[in-house]
This record gives sequence, structure tokens and C-alpha cells, in this order.
Amino acid sequence: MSTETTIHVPNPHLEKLKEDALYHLALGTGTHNFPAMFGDVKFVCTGGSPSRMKAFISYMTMKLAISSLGCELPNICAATDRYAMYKAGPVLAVSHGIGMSSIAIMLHDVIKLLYHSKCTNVILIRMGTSGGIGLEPGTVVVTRQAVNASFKPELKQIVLGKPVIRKTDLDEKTAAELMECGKELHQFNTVLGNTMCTLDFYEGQARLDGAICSYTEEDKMNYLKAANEAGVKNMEMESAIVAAMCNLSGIRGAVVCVTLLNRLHEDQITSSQDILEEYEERPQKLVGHFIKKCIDKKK
Ligand code: R2B
Ligand code: URA
Repeated sequence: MSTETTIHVPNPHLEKLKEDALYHLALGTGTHNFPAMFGDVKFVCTGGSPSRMKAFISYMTMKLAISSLGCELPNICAATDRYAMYKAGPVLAVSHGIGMSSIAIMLHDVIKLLYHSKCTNVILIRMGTSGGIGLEPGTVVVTRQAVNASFKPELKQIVLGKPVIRKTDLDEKTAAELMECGKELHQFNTVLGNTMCTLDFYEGQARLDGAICSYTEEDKMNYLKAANEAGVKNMEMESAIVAAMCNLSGIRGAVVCVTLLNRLHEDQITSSQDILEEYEERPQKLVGHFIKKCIDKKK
């Protein structure tokens, strides 16, 4: 019996489209042969910045010993500067910008891209940065559940003016395998826990250093401690939509973020550029190890 999981697009209107223009990726089914370009994709890796995705794909090219004939891999979405996309063998790396609305648009287009390409058994992983709660900076957090600002594992989206609640659990098996990879690498601390996904970096994450702040330092500390007691290990701005959209489209979703600071001690990110760059490489190393292991297992 086949155990292939296909991409699910729960949208009956798509069938009626003669051609599908993925506007924000500057790709379309009328102009590009999706199955030929992307049919072998098994891992979609996404992170905020285009340059981080470019660095990640060169790292994966080396790690998987994929020949690029000495050339830099091209940005597949070069006709737009909204997002950047690179491909090396079964790995697709796409940037997502900052925040849930930015990543949601990219995910709509990438999920349709995978569907039109007839991809199967796809794993999607967000690799990013975050603010830790009670963790040593540089710790890598593998997300179990994305939670909202009230620490609930749900995402409220407004559709046709009404709230729609979507579940934000991430794939348990992938999270466990990523944790196992953290142990094998043994290069930095990796923990499993809940990630709070916010709409804002400043007031949304209880900072005192934004242009606007409507609470006291005591309010801030009480909130962060309550988050910690509810199992929140870190805060960032995209995990909930990754979880919700992967759940709805039959994709195994994961979120792996390094903590840049301990929010119980500080609000501002003041580590040197060298330290921050080394921290940002950690999720990539973990995900690179995971992908290589998955591929080696299939051989
Ligand atoms: C982490 O870092 C960014 C904000 O600086 C945001 O994209 C996130 O989730
Ligand atoms: N990204 C966030 O969203 N918050 C932080 O504190 C650091 C990075």
C-alpha cells in the first residue's frame, strides 16, 4: 500500500482556474512547468531574510554533495523582490519577511506551487530567531505548539469579517526527530517547548523599548513569568501561521528558532554581529543534519 501524502489545497475554487499566477513569487502555471521544476521537492525551508536563505542553500548544496557546476544557484523568484527562492535537489529555501501576514502570503503561493508540482511527503520547516524566556541566549527551541498571546494553541484569523479559529500544533514526529538531531550534533543546547507567536516585536512581546509602551516594568515581568509558567520557551512572529497552514494542507510542519536574548533579563539585542551570525547558523545546522539524515535513511 502506498504511504504517499499528497498536498491538500482545501479550496474548491482553484479547480476553476485555467492558469494559476503565483504573483508574489513571479511564477505561474501558464509560464512555468511546475512538475519539472519542483516535482522532486521534499523539504521546504523558510527563514526571514533572503541572504540567510541563499547561505542556507549553499550550505545544503555542500552538505548533500549536490553539484552546482561551480556556479551560484539562481534566485528562482528573481523577477520580484518580495521573496527569494533557491533550490538544491529536494530542498527548496524561501524567504518569508517579518510577521504572519508576510509569511502567510508566501505560504499560500508555496503550498499551491507544491500542489501544482504534484509533490508528495513534504516537510516544511521555519528556521528563525526568537526571544527566549529563561533560556541561555543561543539555545535552539524546537516548537511543540505555537501559542497566542494568551498562551492558547490557536490562531484567530478574520475571514469575511468573522473570526475563524485554527489549530497550531506542529508535527510531533518531526519535532521529536529534530530533537534527536540536536542530541547527535551536540554543539548547542536544543530544547522542545511552546513558542508564543505575536503580531508585534515591541508591545506584542512585552518590551519596554518600543516607541509606544502602555504598561509598567512590573506588568511586563508578570506577563513573561506567566508565559514561562504556561510552558512558553520563546517568542517570535510566524510560528502560528506555519502550524495552521501546514495542518490544513497535509504538510508536516516544524519551527526551529534560536534565542538571541533572555527576555527575563533584557529587551534589546546587543550581542556582536559575529555572535548573532553564529547563533543564526544554529537552526540551519540542525535542519541540515535532519535533512541529510532523512535522505540517507531512504538510500
Ligand atoms: C523573529 O525575528 C523577526 C523580528 O526581528 C521576526 O520575523 C521573528 O519571528
Ligand atoms: N525575534 C523576535 O520576534 N523576538 C525577539 O526577541 C528576537 C527575535
